[in-house]
Amino acid sequence: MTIDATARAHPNMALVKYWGKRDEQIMLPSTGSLSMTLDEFPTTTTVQLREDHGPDVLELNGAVAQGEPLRRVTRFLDLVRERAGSEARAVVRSRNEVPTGAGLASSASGFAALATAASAVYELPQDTRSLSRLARRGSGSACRSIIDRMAVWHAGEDDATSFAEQIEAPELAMVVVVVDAGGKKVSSREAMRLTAATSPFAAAWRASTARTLEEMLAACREGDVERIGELAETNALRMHAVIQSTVPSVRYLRGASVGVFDAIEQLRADGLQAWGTADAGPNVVAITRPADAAAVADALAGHGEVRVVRPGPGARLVDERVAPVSTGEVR
Ligand code: 2P0
Repeated sequence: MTIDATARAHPNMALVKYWGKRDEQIMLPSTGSLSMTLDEFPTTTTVQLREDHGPDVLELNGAVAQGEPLRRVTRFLDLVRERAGSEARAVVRSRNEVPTGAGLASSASGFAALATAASAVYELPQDTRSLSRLARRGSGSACRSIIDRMAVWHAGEDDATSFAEQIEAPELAMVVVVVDAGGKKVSSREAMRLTAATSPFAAAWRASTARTLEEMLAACREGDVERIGELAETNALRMHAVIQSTVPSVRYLRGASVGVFDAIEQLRADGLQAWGTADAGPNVVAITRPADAAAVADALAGHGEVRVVRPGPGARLVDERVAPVSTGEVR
């Protein structure tokens, strides 16, 4: 009998953003979205069943975690146990390799790795679609981190039809520009609620994103990098516009972030093709062709720490284990 399993997953960066839920209970998004799974910053998670009937335990980056992170993992494992017909509690050991303060969210890689490892130990279905549906319940964007390279998340009509799957797309690279390593004051989940409740532009955002997704899928099929970049930049700026239009206003972009969008526009005017995007935080990511990535990184280095990332693997089981806190160093 398997009593522990370990999985590794990477964050993803959306080219068409998920911003809003149709059903928060089962995590149905109000529109579909599309992303690139990154080849850097993995989360590795070991799930070990407890034999002593103690409570769920979460060890995160070498320290025992309590409070909301533990509650969120326990709620997720409760869903897993319900489906598996099991009452076994677990020790979850998780390690993120995001450099300190890189500003990249780890909930997508975290719940993708947890869904994959938990499905193995609790003996739930482990096909890609089942894992994507399950990861979605932990954090919406996690359903995309199950998938290799490029993923579309179908909004779906119900739990069974809301999942991510791989799409063909041209080779891309991204340059992550860390302008501010601080945490955010308002979580994505909270700001999504605020957007739905208070923004006069929420319906327009949903309608435009649904159209953009169709156009993005066509641009990916056609291998049209320029169109992909243009659509992604517009979609990201529209997302930030709708977020800023909430009451009270939430502003994730800082002056320095806007400066990076300006610099990217200037690069294009100078003949180097790159397009900006940004998630629910101040850091900006330039989308470009692999051949141009080093030049874009050089050009943007004055705005913050830069990292070039490429398409990466979806979540998968690995042989190593994340070591327990008590043994000292967490590998
Ligand atoms: C995305 N973001 O598509 C968008 C763009 C942030 C900005 O998905 O409430 O952590 O757990 O489903 O997935 C971040 O939100 O939110 C996100 P929940 P999640 O990547």
